[in-house]
Amino acid sequence: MVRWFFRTLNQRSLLAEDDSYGRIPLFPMQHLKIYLDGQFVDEPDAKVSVFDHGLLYGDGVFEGIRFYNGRVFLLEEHLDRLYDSAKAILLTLPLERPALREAVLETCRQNNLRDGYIRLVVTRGKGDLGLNPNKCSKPTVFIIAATIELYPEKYYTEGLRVNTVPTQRVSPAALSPAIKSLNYLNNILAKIEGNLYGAQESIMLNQQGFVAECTADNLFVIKQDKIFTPHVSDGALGGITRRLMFDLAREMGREIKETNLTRYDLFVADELFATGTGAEVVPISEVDGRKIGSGRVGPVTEEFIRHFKVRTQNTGVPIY
Ligand code: PXG
Repeated sequence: MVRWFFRTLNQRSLLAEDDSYGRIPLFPMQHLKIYLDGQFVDEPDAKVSVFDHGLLYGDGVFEGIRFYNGRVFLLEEHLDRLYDSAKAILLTLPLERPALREAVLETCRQNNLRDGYIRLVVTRGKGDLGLNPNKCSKPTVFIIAATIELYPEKYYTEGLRVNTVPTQRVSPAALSPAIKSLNYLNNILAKIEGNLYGAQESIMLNQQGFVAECTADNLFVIKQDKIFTPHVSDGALGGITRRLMFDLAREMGREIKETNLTRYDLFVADELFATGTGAEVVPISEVDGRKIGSGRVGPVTEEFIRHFKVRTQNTGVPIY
């Protein structure tokens, strides 16, 4: 997921300026305008210090947010989680919530976008080479709003092939997996392991061997018309899209049960799908070489996708 995001940015800047392949851009493209510590700067000038502890230690928090049809989707929920993550790591944001909300909306406006993806990042800020955050006087805040290229469309009709992988979800005794911090190395290793199997996404287990989630998505299981998802206490991130599924289920006259799930439960599921801001609602058709259900998108998953699309088009905080 992180890969598609940066690929999109790279493609943009390649076309826009220093084309190292010597090609002349077909048409001049504008640089993205990035919010950086209270200013809007062109993408090539959006730079943070090599002494920033976000870079040196992954000391910081972030959110990935979508906007659809000129409205930022579930913005308040994302801001809630950002402030909670920051509080958990004793990081005080340099902006009050209304100012941060406005900065997010203004970043979309500055880039003339109606549909896309926002990356909102707050780092501990510039410090010295020691890890003590007391040396960091001011957190760095940046916001990127860009268009995105998702999983290819075919995965939404055919489903993803996924693998469970050896790298586990981090234990809450070490670092709460509820914190959306800049430390994604265990998820990245899990992603790489899945890639080695040729899978499009990886499923991570917790230390007890229960299913936690994918590397950037939550997981849902449908068995005999009942819907299950791992508890947050099993290592699942409290996903904003995950929470929306509970709402949509109610709207559909269904119920989602939080429970411990094992790999076996995945193998014998009738349907599986993953949810995330980037991935939206994406069906899973194969786990560890076991075909899920019919191998095609199931009816309950389809129903969630339909309701999700309606919600994204009709709700959110207006940008313009
Ligand atoms: N689990 C983890 C570990 C995540 O990082 C989700 C679940 C889904 O949560 P939301 O709130 O998005 O429904 C995430 C999402 C991306 C991207 O580019 C997303 C995440 C992290 C890194 C990249 O989509 N977080």
